[in-house]
Amino acid sequence: MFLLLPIYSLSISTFPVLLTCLPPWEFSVVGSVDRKLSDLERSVSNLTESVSLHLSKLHEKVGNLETKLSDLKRSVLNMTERVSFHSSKLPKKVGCPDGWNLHNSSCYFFSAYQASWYTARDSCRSMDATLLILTDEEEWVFVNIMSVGRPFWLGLSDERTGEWEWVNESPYIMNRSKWMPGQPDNWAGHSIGGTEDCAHITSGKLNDNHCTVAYTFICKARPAPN
Ligand SMILES: *[C@@H]1O[C@H](CO)[C@@H](O)[C@H](O)[C@H]1NC(C)=O
Ligand SMILES: *[C@@H]1O[C@H](CO)[C@@H](O)[C@H](O)[C@H]1NC(C)=O
Ligand SMILES: *[C@@H]1O[C@H](CO)[C@@H](O)[C@H](O)[C@H]1NC(C)=O
Ligand SMILES: *[C@@H]1O[C@H](CO)[C@@H](O)[C@H](O)[C@H]1NC(C)=O
Ligand SMILES: [Ca+2]
Repeated sequence: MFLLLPIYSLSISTFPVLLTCLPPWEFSVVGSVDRKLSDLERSVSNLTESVSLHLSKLHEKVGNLETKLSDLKRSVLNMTERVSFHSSKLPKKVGCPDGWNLHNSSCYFFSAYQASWYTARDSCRSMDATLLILTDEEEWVFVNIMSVGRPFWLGLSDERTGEWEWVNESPYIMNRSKWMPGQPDNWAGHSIGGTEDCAHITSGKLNDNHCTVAYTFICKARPAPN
């Protein structure tokens, strides 16, 4: 019979009456919407929280990475500095003049022309070099190979004192196994007179000969920095 009341006559006080008159399934629908809404709100706020948590963690990580990156940049810079410092102390790349052989950080000149021992000595000097003084076995081996089949004057003579010495006046220590059999013999049969006071090497063996004989010769020089 209340359904017959005109709309305007519905006062606030009539609503509870109205609601209480709603069928029970309507109540459960409103309640579940409410619950769903608050669940949604909770999960949105949970999500917001976890997003902001992740964001702050991300910021932290980015910060750490930036620190590591700048550390890395610094150490690369440091390393670069140290490499260039050390490489400036490395021996310079060396070069020999054209026509000279580079061997174990020295330059060797094997002349194509022949000259007396004296001229050979002076030619080497005029090229800021020395008629060859052999100092170690390794160098002997090199010269043995290079002197195959051809005599070369060395900076070795006994003319000055009667004792074999190098051209820089350092003593030569006799090693007979480096001489040809029966040498040095100081042979005196040369038609020009005199004996044999200068040493040459041929195929790795030494012999004394008259210093005026014309032979090819070997000069040795320090390499020039490029
Ligand atoms: C919020 O999220 C965490 C982990 O993701 C979960 O264990 C927790 O139950 C959630 N809380 C709510 C109210 O959804
Ligand atoms: C560069 O590295 C060396 C050795 O690791 C260290 O002693 C030096 O302090 C560093 N210099 C700079 C400018 O970081
Ligand atoms: C190079 O020469 C040095 C100095 O004369 C010598 O000690 C060294 O054994 C030589 N090394 C080589 C590989 O020729
Ligand atoms: C003498 O020369 C030989 C042959 O080159 C060499 O093997 C030996 O070590 C040398 N001896 C000395 C004491 O230098
Ligand atoms: Ca001789």
